[in-house]
Amino acid sequence: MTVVFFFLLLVYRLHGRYHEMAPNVVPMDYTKDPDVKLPMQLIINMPELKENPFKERIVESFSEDGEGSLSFNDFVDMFSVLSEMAPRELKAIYAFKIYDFNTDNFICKADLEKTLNKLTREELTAEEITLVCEKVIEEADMDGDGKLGFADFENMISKAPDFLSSLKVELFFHVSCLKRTFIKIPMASNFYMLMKHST
Ligand SMILES: [Ca+2]
Ligand SMILES: [Ca+2]
Repeated sequence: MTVVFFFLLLVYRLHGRYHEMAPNVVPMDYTKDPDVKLPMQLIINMPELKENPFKERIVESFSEDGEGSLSFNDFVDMFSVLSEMAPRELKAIYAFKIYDFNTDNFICKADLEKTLNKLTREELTAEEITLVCEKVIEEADMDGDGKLGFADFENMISKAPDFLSSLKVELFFHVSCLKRTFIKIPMASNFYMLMKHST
């Protein structure tokens, strides 16, 4: 019951945040599943994401149309997966997606270099980055194809428990959400999926 309550509260809060980005476009009534999407540009400018070095990749990874626009369902998925409550396996799936910059379902050296550059905010030299990436692949590539499939990746992060913490995003609390007295929300299937994972 607590979990259900938590997620309902989260969805209410998220609707508030989604709505305030485009009040003229986002309706209050979601029971009829309106076909509304907000562009990436609006979403990456949210204070929660603005400073995140992976903001574009995060939003792209949750965008069902793949172009970075997010429906309210996508938006709920995104904040649910990035929340502290999300199960580790689910986080791992999305972390893999986010770090797979060229979306070929593998994390190769070029993907790792981009990731590392962003994580270290370009504090390392190009040579150092190359060296680290080669070392990571050498150690994590279990099937020897020179790149990391999901199994390699999962194995790698199981040895580095802090790895996924770089993908944590807290939803800022907004008083304005409390004033909202009437929001109709859908019982999104994905939202239930997450609840199932958490119970
Ligand atoms: Ca890739
Ligand atoms: Ca491999």
